[in-house]
Amino acid sequence: MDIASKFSLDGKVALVTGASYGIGFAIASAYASCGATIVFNDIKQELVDKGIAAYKEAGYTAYGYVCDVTNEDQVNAMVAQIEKEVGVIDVLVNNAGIIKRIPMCDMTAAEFRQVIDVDLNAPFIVSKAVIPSMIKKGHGKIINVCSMMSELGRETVSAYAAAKGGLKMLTRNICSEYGEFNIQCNGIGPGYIATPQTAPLRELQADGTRHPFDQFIIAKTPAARWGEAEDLMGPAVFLASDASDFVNGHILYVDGGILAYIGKQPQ
Ligand code: NAP
Ligand code: GCO
Repeated sequence: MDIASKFSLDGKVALVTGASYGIGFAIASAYASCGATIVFNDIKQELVDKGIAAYKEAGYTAYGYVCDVTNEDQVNAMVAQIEKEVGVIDVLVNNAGIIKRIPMCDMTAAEFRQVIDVDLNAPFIVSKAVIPSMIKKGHGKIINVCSMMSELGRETVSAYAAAKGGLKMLTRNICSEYGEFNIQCNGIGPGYIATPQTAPLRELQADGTRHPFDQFIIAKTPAARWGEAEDLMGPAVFLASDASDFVNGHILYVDGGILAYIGKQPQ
């Protein structure tokens, strides 16, 4: 049996939300390199344009759409436009996400709701928009970008952890409800990855030393390094490919071992 061909994405249409840069860009690029036609969205046209240029520079043709993933009308219109202009979506990666690092008692309900809206409500909205066509087509892959905070809490990220914990269970529920239609819904759980979202946690201090949180993550990670978006490419291709057709409801953590490790003893 030619196992390698099971990892091919030839002929697949993959939508990665919020993929002008960061983790989404890396995942979409990996899919393109494995033969998929890649589609992405962002809130602003200028970011979509920048994204298309970045994919082109990387050697890939990408279709970009302006869409706020929290807006159901915009999402439904975008999916209909994609199906008309590109094709039925075979693979959906719910990647778009935000974080607000605010102590819970200082966070307003509006700020909490905003994070839940992007990180949890939006994956529900976009998944609901693509599932009917996946059922008609007889297959589909939905990959939700979860987090260490799908399993762990930490100070100042109450909304984000609640959302990512909910996203883990939404993943399991889509698996439960649509597995019989040959739709596999799994999560990918990045560890601490060096992207714009975590840049504040890695800023050098005034004296040139590493940010305390940066040092903390190095001590908490067996790999003793931050992840790179590229570290997610292989796992994301696996979850999007035929190679994972009997993997469903699983959260694949790509964290260098953080979840397995108590942390290095302070010297
Ligand atoms: P990022 O650099 O901040 O990129 C987030 C992307 O989502 C941006 O393109 C952003 O577009 C887009 N976005 C935000 N709100 C949106 C909305 N309402 N509609 C459409 N697009 C929207 O983040 P990242 O580090 O690449 O993270 C990507 C995903 O991985 C997120 O779900 C994050 O929670 C998750 N994650 C990240 C890490 C990490 O360590 N970096 C670890 C685990 C999980 P704009 O620029 O227009 O806002
Ligand atoms: C934080 C970080 C994390 C990472 C990621 C870890 O402030 O703790 O932003 O939340 O983004 O989600 O998996």
